[in-house]
Amino acid sequence: MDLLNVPQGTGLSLVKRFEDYSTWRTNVASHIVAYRRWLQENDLAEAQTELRIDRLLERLGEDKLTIAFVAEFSRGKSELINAIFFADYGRRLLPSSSGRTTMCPTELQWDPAQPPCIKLLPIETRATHATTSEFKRFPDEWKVIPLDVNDAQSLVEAFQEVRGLKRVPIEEAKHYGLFLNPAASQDGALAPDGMVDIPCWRHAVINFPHPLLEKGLVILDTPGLNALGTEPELTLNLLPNSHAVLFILAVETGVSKTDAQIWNECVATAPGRHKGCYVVLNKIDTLWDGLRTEDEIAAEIAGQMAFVADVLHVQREQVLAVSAQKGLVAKITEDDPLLARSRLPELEHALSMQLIPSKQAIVREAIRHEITDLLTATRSILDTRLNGVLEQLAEFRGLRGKNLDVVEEMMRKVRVEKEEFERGLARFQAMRGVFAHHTNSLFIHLGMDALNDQSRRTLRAMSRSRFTMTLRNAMAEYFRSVRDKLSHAADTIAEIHTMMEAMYRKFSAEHGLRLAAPQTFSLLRFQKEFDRLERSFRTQFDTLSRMLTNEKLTVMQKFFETLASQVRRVYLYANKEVEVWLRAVMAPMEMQIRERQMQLRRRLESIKRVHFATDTLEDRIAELEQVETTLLHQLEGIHYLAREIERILNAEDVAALDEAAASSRGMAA
Ligand SMILES: Nc1nc2c(ncn2[C@@H]2O[C@H](COP(=O)(O)OP(=O)(O)OP(=O)(O)O)[C@@H](O)[C@H]2O)c(=O)[nH]1
Ligand SMILES: [Mg+2]
Repeated sequence: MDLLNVPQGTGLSLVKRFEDYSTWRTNVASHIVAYRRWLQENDLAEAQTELRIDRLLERLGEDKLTIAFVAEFSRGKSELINAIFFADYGRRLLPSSSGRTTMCPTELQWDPAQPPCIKLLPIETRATHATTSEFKRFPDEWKVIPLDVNDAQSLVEAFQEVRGLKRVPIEEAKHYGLFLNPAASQDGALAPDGMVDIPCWRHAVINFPHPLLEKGLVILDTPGLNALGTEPELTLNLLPNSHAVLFILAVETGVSKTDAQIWNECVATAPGRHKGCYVVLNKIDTLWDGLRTEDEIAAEIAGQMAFVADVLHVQREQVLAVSAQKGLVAKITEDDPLLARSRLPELEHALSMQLIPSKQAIVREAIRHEITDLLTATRSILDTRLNGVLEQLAEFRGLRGKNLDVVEEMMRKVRVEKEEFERGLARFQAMRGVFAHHTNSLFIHLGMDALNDQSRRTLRAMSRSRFTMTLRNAMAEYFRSVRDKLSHAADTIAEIHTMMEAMYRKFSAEHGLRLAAPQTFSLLRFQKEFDRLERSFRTQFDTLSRMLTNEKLTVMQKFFETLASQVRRVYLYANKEVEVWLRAVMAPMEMQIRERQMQLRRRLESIKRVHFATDTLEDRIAELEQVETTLLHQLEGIHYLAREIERILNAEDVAALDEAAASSRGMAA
């Protein structure tokens, strides 16, 4: 089978839904490209505008949807991934077997800049201070296994690589921050000779051109408890940043002690996590014993689901029951009754109906916010131009049959207006100075250097302290300082906005500029992200401080390093967004001022020409009428573009409503 042209799952609502979403994104992007082309064709493209459009397109292109699968070992994570996403390959793609299979966090994704391959980060890197995200920037630290995507067997073999284990002395394992809690290693990995089996790899990235991955889906498969508890990258970054987390339990094991521990430490701690979080009760086929009736089985499943919802404190609707294995078999053998019995379609439906529309809504709002601002700026430039032309036309038409005195008087008037405007310009320059000053202090608050210094200081304080109390104080100091910086930055942003608003108003009133209110900007989402990091770090910290081993300090430091690198990521993103916003508040004003300046100059020149040769008056009028027609045409163009963009932004809503209506009809029937 040609694996690059996998038949698209028919009627699979999640797959289908995701494809629709991806088509929608492509459509939105092509409309934005059309807008940029239109600006260029109409000589309206400004460097600042183009930068903003590029950033918008970049954001649309980078848009990823991450679904994470979390559970204790052997609950069926890998099997469920196979069943939902890879059944089209006609076989079990990800290794799934009894006992521990997935040994390290594994990301399945597609980055076209790289060849199909499996990248493995050696476990030894845990002895360094760098986090997995940081290692992603250093490709030579990873072992790369090329993938032959046209050979399913070789794919399966390559995927086996991720399972690698090796036997090392327990001291070495501890050095990597593994096996700190012997109580948790109840799977018998500790051999009598004091050796232990540890995973060969710390993290795996599978770069694979599957149709869904090509469209921006990222799947995160995770190993069971031991690795979960000790890889801070998972709990602080990968899981909280996933759009959905599927927590998997198995019917025959219920909610075991370790299941509950994983749930509490990795899933439930992330605030707001409950939205995209599903509990999947897997292996319902183990109840199909051929002795009980369908009704009895259904009642047993329903009872277990209610129990799970109770124990984990989640809504009843968040719990779904499936048989991943039978779902996979049913898809491969095209056995529809078995597929229905596996209840896999219900899980996919729930995922697709909640996950994708809410993701789309966020993207839609962000795009609409930015594009509306850009369109408004373009429209007001055209309005300013049209206004100027109409004013001049009125003036010139009024000159018909008038003598030179009138022309001179008019020239005087325009000169006065120009001088006034130039005085306003001086004020604008002074304001630019203040703006630059504010911008500087904003970037000092958000500066990466100060942040890095702060985390280095904290790490030093941590390594000196032997007591949980001192450690706690060092951490508290770090959080306080970052929070202060963010709140100072937020104050400065508010000041800049107030100042710009006053300037916008003044220039609109006194110099007839057409400026809508300046775009607003808030650091709130970055502050919230930081709050989340702090909360989940504190939970980890508390769990770790209860541990009695000496190595807990090493692990705490690791957690802190990961936290610091996540805070850096938040800062970097905030910096980028602040830059875009600063451009967005300044650019329209600069554009309008330039426009106004040009207009006044042209007007004065035209009048001068008419003054020297009155017979050119009709030519001037004809010229202006020509410009008026072009401008009206352009305004119509921008109106049409704006309507089209709005239509495409809303397009998918209609489909969602249709589907929702259809499914509720189906349920009622
Ligand atoms: N009966 C039954 N067995 C299943 C089902 N899903 C998975 N299994 C079996 O359970 C075992 C573990 O499945 P995996 O997919 O490897 O589980 P995992 O959660 O990925 O486990 P680790 O990778 O070790 O963390 C395998 O032998 C599967 O065949 C199911 O729905 N029904
Ligand atoms: Mg697995």
